[in-house]
Amino acid sequence: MVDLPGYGFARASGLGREKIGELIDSYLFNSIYTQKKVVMIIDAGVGMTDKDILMLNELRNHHKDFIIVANKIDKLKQSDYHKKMAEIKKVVGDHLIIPFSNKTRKGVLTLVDEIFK
Ligand SMILES: Nc1nc2c(ncn2[C@@H]2O[C@H](COP(=O)(O)OP(=O)(O)OP(=O)(O)O)[C@@H](O)[C@H]2O)c(=O)[nH]1
Ligand SMILES: [Mg+2]
Repeated sequence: MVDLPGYGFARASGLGREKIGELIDSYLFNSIYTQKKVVMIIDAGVGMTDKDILMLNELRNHHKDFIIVANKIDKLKQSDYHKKMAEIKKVVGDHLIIPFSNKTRKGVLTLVDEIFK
């Protein structure tokens, strides 16, 4: 299991971030490695960012077997939860999205099932 660094978050400086992006891209799409499954973890409260949409398109273009995990749902109020999930679904289209919380462990079993399916 490979835990890739986040491509969206601006913690690294400009050049470092660019380099990380290139490394992620070449690992996923242009290397000798193949992945059985790719789990794309997004922040449910933030929704699909432009970079997430680019990644989604690349995963589709390269026919990757991927799962989208909408993390941090514990931070959302019930009404926001439905709104945010609907927004994400609209952007993603026809694909499984697992509502998830690493804090409450919601969605863990569903994710494990999907990974080993
Ligand atoms: N409330 C809440 N916080 C979470 C959840 N999952 C992660 N966090 C918090 O979010 C922050 C980032 O978590 P990481 O696991 O480091 O995220 P990451 O995507 O691996 O980050 P990078 O690898 O640096 O891109 C930490 O402070 C976590 O405690 C969640 O489900 N709920
Ligand atoms: Mg990380």
